[in-house]
Amino acid sequence: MKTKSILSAALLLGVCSSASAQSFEPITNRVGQSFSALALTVTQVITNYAINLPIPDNNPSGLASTKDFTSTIDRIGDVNVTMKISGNFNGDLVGYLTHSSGFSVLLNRVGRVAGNDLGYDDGGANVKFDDSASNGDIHSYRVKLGGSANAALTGSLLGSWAPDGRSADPGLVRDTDSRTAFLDSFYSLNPNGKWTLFLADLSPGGTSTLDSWGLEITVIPEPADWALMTLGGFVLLFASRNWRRSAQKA
Ligand SMILES: [Ca+2]
Ligand SMILES: [Ca+2]
Repeated sequence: MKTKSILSAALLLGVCSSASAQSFEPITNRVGQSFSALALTVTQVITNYAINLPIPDNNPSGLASTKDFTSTIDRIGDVNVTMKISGNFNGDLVGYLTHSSGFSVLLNRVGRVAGNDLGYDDGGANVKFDDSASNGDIHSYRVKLGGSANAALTGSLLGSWAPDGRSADPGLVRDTDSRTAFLDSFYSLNPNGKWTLFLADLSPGGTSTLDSWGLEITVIPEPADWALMTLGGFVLLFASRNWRRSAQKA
Protein backbone atom coordinates (compact mmCIF):
# COMPACT_ATOMS: atom_id res chain seq x y z
CA MET A 1 0.00 0.00 0.00
CA LYS A 2 2.73 2.35 0.95
CA THR A 3 4.47 1.72 -2.35
CA LYS A 4 1.27 2.50 -4.22
CA SER A 5 0.80 5.78 -2.37
CA ILE A 6 4.27 6.87 -3.27
CA LEU A 7 3.68 5.82 -6.89
CA SER A 8 0.41 7.78 -6.95
CA ALA A 9 2.12 10.86 -5.63
CA ALA A 10 4.83 10.56 -8.25
CA LEU A 11 2.26 10.13 -11.00
CA LEU A 12 0.25 13.04 -9.70
CA LEU A 13 3.32 15.23 -9.92
CA GLY A 14 4.04 14.01 -13.41
CA VAL A 15 0.53 14.45 -14.74
CA CYS A 16 0.08 17.88 -13.19
CA SER A 17 3.22 18.90 -15.03
CA SER A 18 1.83 17.38 -18.22
CA ALA A 19 -1.42 19.28 -17.81
CA SER A 20 0.61 22.49 -17.55
CA ALA A 21 2.40 21.60 -20.72
CA GLN A 22 -0.83 20.81 -22.56
CA SER A 23 -2.24 24.22 -21.76
CA PHE A 24 1.13 25.68 -22.74
CA GLU A 25 1.55 27.61 -19.55
CA PRO A 26 4.94 28.33 -18.00
CA ILE A 27 6.29 25.42 -16.04
CA THR A 28 9.60 26.80 -14.95
CA ASN A 29 11.20 30.17 -14.49
CA ARG A 30 14.69 29.06 -15.22
CA VAL A 31 16.29 30.09 -18.47
CA GLY A 32 16.78 27.22 -20.85
CA GLN A 33 15.86 24.56 -18.36
CA SER A 34 14.02 21.42 -19.31
CA PHE A 35 11.40 19.88 -17.05
CA SER A 36 11.11 16.11 -17.03
CA ALA A 37 8.33 13.97 -15.63
CA LEU A 38 7.11 10.50 -16.57
CA ALA A 39 10.04 10.35 -19.00
CA LEU A 40 8.70 13.23 -21.08
CA THR A 41 10.56 16.47 -21.51
CA VAL A 42 8.87 19.80 -22.06
CA THR A 43 11.07 22.78 -22.62
CA GLN A 44 10.51 26.45 -22.07
CA VAL A 45 13.11 29.10 -22.78
CA ILE A 46 12.87 32.52 -21.18
CA THR A 47 14.92 35.52 -22.28
CA ASN A 48 15.22 39.06 -20.99
CA TYR A 49 16.84 41.80 -23.02
CA ALA A 50 17.94 45.00 -21.30
CA ILE A 51 17.33 47.93 -23.68
CA ASN A 52 17.08 51.28 -21.87
CA LEU A 53 16.35 53.32 -24.98
CA PRO A 54 13.85 56.17 -25.38
CA ILE A 55 10.88 55.75 -27.69
CA PRO A 56 11.00 58.87 -29.90
CA ASP A 57 8.12 61.21 -29.08
CA ASN A 58 5.46 61.67 -31.73
CA ASN A 59 7.51 59.79 -34.32
CA PRO A 60 6.12 56.88 -36.36
CA SER A 61 9.67 55.67 -37.08
CA GLY A 62 9.61 54.39 -33.54
CA LEU A 63 12.10 52.11 -31.85
CA ALA A 64 12.81 48.65 -33.23
CA SER A 65 14.60 46.19 -30.97
CA THR A 66 15.79 43.07 -32.81
CA LYS A 67 17.21 40.09 -30.93
CA ASP A 68 18.58 36.76 -32.11
CA PHE A 69 16.89 33.89 -30.30
CA THR A 70 18.75 30.58 -30.08
CA SER A 71 17.42 27.40 -28.52
CA THR A 72 16.93 23.69 -29.09
CA ILE A 73 13.20 24.30 -29.62
CA ASP A 74 12.16 23.75 -33.23
CA ARG A 75 8.40 24.35 -33.05
CA ILE A 76 6.63 26.93 -30.93
CA GLY A 77 3.77 25.79 -28.75
CA ASP A 78 3.25 29.08 -26.97
CA VAL A 79 4.82 32.54 -26.77
CA ASN A 80 4.43 35.05 -23.97
CA VAL A 81 6.21 38.41 -24.03
CA THR A 82 7.44 40.46 -21.11
CA MET A 83 7.89 44.20 -21.46
CA LYS A 84 8.95 46.97 -19.11
CA ILE A 85 8.34 50.57 -20.08
CA SER A 86 8.79 53.66 -17.95
CA GLY A 87 7.60 57.20 -18.61
CA ASN A 88 4.16 58.59 -19.12
CA PHE A 89 1.09 58.48 -21.33
CA ASN A 90 0.71 54.83 -22.25
CA GLY A 91 -2.07 55.81 -24.66
CA ASP A 92 0.53 57.29 -27.03
CA LEU A 93 2.08 53.91 -27.72
CA VAL A 94 1.70 51.30 -30.41
CA GLY A 95 3.75 48.11 -30.22
CA TYR A 96 4.02 44.90 -32.13
CA LEU A 97 6.18 41.77 -32.29
CA THR A 98 7.38 40.07 -35.46
CA HIS A 99 9.30 36.89 -36.21
CA SER A 100 9.27 34.91 -39.44
CA SER A 101 5.65 34.98 -40.69
CA GLY A 102 4.31 35.77 -37.21
CA PHE A 103 2.84 39.14 -36.20
CA SER A 104 1.17 40.21 -32.99
CA VAL A 105 -0.08 43.65 -31.96
CA LEU A 106 0.78 44.06 -28.29
CA LEU A 107 -0.33 47.67 -27.81
CA ASN A 108 -2.49 49.90 -29.97
CA ARG A 109 -3.15 53.19 -28.21
CA VAL A 110 -4.53 51.71 -24.99
CA GLY A 111 -7.67 53.44 -23.75
CA ARG A 112 -8.66 54.89 -27.12
CA VAL A 113 -12.46 54.73 -27.40
CA ALA A 114 -15.11 56.83 -29.10
CA GLY A 115 -14.83 60.25 -27.43
CA ASN A 116 -11.25 59.73 -26.21
CA ASP A 117 -8.70 59.88 -29.01
CA LEU A 118 -5.76 60.23 -26.63
CA GLY A 119 -6.11 57.05 -24.64
CA TYR A 120 -4.94 56.46 -21.08
CA ASP A 121 -2.51 58.95 -19.57
CA ASP A 122 -1.05 56.47 -17.08
CA GLY A 123 2.72 56.14 -17.18
CA GLY A 124 4.74 52.95 -17.43
CA ALA A 125 4.08 49.24 -17.65
CA ASN A 126 5.79 46.13 -16.38
CA VAL A 127 3.66 43.45 -17.94
CA LYS A 128 3.49 40.06 -19.53
CA PHE A 129 1.53 39.58 -22.76
CA ASP A 130 -0.18 36.22 -22.80
CA ASP A 131 -3.10 35.31 -25.09
CA SER A 132 -4.73 33.41 -22.22
CA ALA A 133 -4.15 36.01 -19.47
CA SER A 134 -7.17 36.10 -17.18
CA ASN A 135 -7.11 39.93 -17.06
CA GLY A 136 -8.07 39.94 -20.74
CA ASP A 137 -7.57 42.77 -23.23
CA ILE A 138 -4.84 45.25 -22.27
CA HIS A 139 -6.56 47.95 -24.37
CA SER A 140 -9.17 48.48 -21.64
CA TYR A 141 -7.05 47.77 -18.57
CA ARG A 142 -8.53 50.63 -16.50
CA VAL A 143 -12.02 49.23 -16.91
CA LYS A 144 -10.78 45.83 -15.76
CA LEU A 145 -8.81 47.15 -12.78
CA GLY A 146 -10.88 50.11 -11.62
CA GLY A 147 -14.28 49.55 -13.23
CA SER A 148 -14.05 52.72 -15.30
CA ALA A 149 -12.05 54.23 -18.16
CA ASN A 150 -11.47 57.20 -15.82
CA ALA A 151 -9.86 55.11 -13.06
CA ALA A 152 -6.25 56.29 -13.43
CA LEU A 153 -3.46 54.10 -12.13
CA THR A 154 -1.28 55.27 -9.27
CA GLY A 155 1.82 53.58 -10.74
CA SER A 156 2.91 51.45 -13.65
CA LEU A 157 0.54 48.91 -15.13
CA LEU A 158 1.43 45.46 -13.78
CA GLY A 159 0.34 41.87 -14.39
CA SER A 160 -0.42 39.57 -17.31
CA TRP A 161 -2.63 40.84 -20.11
CA ALA A 162 -3.84 39.59 -23.47
CA PRO A 163 -2.35 41.55 -26.38
CA ASP A 164 -4.37 44.44 -27.79
CA GLY A 165 -4.60 42.46 -31.03
CA ARG A 166 -6.11 45.31 -33.09
CA SER A 167 -4.45 45.82 -36.46
CA ALA A 168 -6.45 48.99 -37.10
CA ASP A 169 -4.69 52.28 -37.95
CA PRO A 170 -3.37 53.63 -34.61
CA GLY A 171 -4.75 57.05 -35.58
CA LEU A 172 -8.27 55.63 -35.78
CA VAL A 173 -8.29 52.59 -33.51
CA ARG A 174 -11.13 52.08 -31.05
CA ASP A 175 -11.85 49.48 -28.40
CA THR A 176 -14.65 48.19 -30.63
CA ASP A 177 -12.28 47.22 -33.47
CA SER A 178 -11.80 43.51 -34.09
CA ARG A 179 -8.85 41.79 -32.47
CA THR A 180 -7.02 39.37 -34.73
CA ALA A 181 -3.25 39.76 -34.18
CA PHE A 182 -2.55 37.60 -31.14
CA LEU A 183 0.58 35.74 -30.08
CA ASP A 184 -0.85 32.49 -31.42
CA SER A 185 0.31 33.88 -34.78
CA PHE A 186 3.69 32.31 -33.88
CA TYR A 187 2.27 28.85 -33.18
CA SER A 188 4.29 26.00 -34.75
CA LEU A 189 6.95 28.33 -36.22
CA ASN A 190 10.61 27.66 -35.55
CA PRO A 191 11.49 30.20 -32.84
CA ASN A 192 15.17 30.43 -33.67
CA GLY A 193 16.36 33.57 -35.42
CA LYS A 194 15.48 37.21 -35.25
CA TRP A 195 12.58 38.63 -33.25
CA THR A 196 11.71 42.32 -33.43
CA LEU A 197 9.76 44.33 -30.90
CA PHE A 198 8.65 47.61 -32.46
CA LEU A 199 7.35 50.47 -30.36
CA ALA A 200 6.28 53.94 -31.46
CA ASP A 201 4.90 56.99 -29.67
CA LEU A 202 2.33 58.61 -31.93
CA SER A 203 1.26 61.68 -30.01
CA PRO A 204 3.19 64.79 -28.92
CA GLY A 205 3.98 65.30 -25.25
CA GLY A 206 4.48 62.45 -22.84
CA THR A 207 7.45 60.19 -23.49
CA SER A 208 8.39 56.63 -22.63
CA THR A 209 11.52 54.50 -22.42
CA LEU A 210 11.75 50.83 -23.29
CA ASP A 211 13.63 49.42 -20.29
CA SER A 212 13.57 45.75 -21.26
CA TRP A 213 11.62 43.02 -22.98
CA GLY A 214 11.79 39.27 -23.28
CA LEU A 215 10.32 36.08 -24.69
CA GLU A 216 8.87 33.02 -22.97
CA ILE A 217 8.76 30.28 -25.59
CA THR A 218 7.39 26.81 -24.95
CA VAL A 219 7.95 23.93 -27.33
CA ILE A 220 5.24 21.83 -28.95
CA PRO A 221 5.63 18.39 -27.35
CA GLU A 222 6.54 15.66 -29.82
CA PRO A 223 3.80 13.11 -30.67
CA ALA A 224 5.52 10.51 -28.46
CA ASP A 225 5.23 12.94 -25.54
CA TRP A 226 1.52 13.43 -26.16
CA ALA A 227 1.06 9.67 -26.04
CA LEU A 228 2.89 9.57 -22.74
CA MET A 229 0.74 12.38 -21.37
CA THR A 230 -2.43 10.52 -22.31
CA LEU A 231 -1.08 7.34 -20.78
CA GLY A 232 -0.13 9.29 -17.65
CA GLY A 233 -3.68 10.62 -17.40
CA PHE A 234 -5.19 7.13 -17.54
CA VAL A 235 -2.69 5.82 -14.98
CA LEU A 236 -3.51 8.69 -12.64
CA LEU A 237 -7.25 8.05 -12.95
CA PHE A 238 -6.70 4.39 -12.14
CA ALA A 239 -4.35 5.16 -9.26
CA SER A 240 -6.61 7.80 -7.71
CA ARG A 241 -9.60 5.45 -7.94
CA ASN A 242 -7.62 2.77 -6.13
CA TRP A 243 -6.50 5.29 -3.56
CA ARG A 244 -10.09 6.37 -2.90
CA ARG A 245 -11.16 2.76 -2.52
CA SER A 246 -8.33 2.16 -0.03
CA ALA A 247 -9.27 5.31 1.87
CA GLN A 248 -12.92 4.24 2.05
CA LYS A 249 -11.94 0.85 3.44
CA ALA A 250 -9.60 2.32 6.06
CA1 LIG B 1 0.44 32.04 -23.49
CA1 LIG C 1 4.18 61.20 -26.73
